[in-house]
Amino acid sequence: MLTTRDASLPPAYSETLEALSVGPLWTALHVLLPNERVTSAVPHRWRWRDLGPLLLEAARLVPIEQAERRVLVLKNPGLGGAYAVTSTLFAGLQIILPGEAAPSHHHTPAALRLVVQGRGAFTTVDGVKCAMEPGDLIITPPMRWHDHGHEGSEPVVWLDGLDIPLVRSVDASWASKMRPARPPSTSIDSSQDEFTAAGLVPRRSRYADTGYPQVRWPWATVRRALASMAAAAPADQPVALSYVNPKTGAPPLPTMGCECQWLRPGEAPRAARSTASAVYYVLEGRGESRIGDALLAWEEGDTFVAPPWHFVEHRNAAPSAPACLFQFNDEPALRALGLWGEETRA
Ligand code: 1HN
Repeated sequence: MLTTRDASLPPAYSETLEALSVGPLWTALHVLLPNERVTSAVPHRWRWRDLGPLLLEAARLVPIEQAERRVLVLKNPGLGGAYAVTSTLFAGLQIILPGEAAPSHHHTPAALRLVVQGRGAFTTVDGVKCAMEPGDLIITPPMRWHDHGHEGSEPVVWLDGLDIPLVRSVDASWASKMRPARPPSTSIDSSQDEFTAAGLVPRRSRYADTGYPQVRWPWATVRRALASMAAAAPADQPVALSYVNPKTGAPPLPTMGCECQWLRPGEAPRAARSTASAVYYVLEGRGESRIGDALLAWEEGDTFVAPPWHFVEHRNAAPSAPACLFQFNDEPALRALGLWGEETRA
């Protein structure tokens, strides 16, 4: 809470203002409009080494029927205990066991999942069955019904990314009641039969026209594309791909963008900062990132967060192997609001 009572005013005057639900701007202006950009969120890394065992334990301790979504939430240490990884974004790790089913619902926040570990699970998005293989990205756009199931034989874990804090900040968060999942209406998703090659779109799609022609980006496809780009790019050219709606080139979701960066051995691209915040997941390799003043070391499976307007500089620390960093961010939301900007360090 902002305390804005002006101590130089007669107390009776201040009391009258307060009684009438009025406040002076002159004591609050510098807080509402600071001269430097501020965020309470801090750079932070969550290690897979720490969280993996805790997820398995959650799977033992908490029945899926009770949890509905068995998620450990990544809480930014600077945000006072809020279920938020930045002021706009939510991140969590979800685990599902063989034979379990997480019922269907839909909600106003947008969601995405990046598969972390295990095979055999699937997410159904509006009847479209999406296989979940490690590294795959699956989106569930606002108000699309989705559920999760598991036909395999090992625990499956994925990273959930949502825009819940942003949606809550405009009082727009809403979810339907859960209902049992219906059998999927397709056995595969459009990344398997209609969007299999860049630059080609189906003349006529067999999938329902929801405005989201592609809801899954298989890691095998993304990795192949990154490797091709890396093989040809000059050493000083960063190797990174944006996930897009293949029919429009727009970000995959209205509020959230996704990218994957390939760092060659020893590579450390120039530091940059933007007004967007981002959550990074280490798909492959090991290295370190300087985020503002914090130096975060990472290895495969770790997740870390960059608050807005913090310089971010990644470094692949391995002598011969590539490193791959996935990120999701709130750039599309900030662009839509006219609030996006970026800067590279001189
Ligand atoms: C949600 O619906 C899912 O559908 C995962 O798997 C995480 C976190 C907060 C609110 C809704 C899911 C979520 C969520």
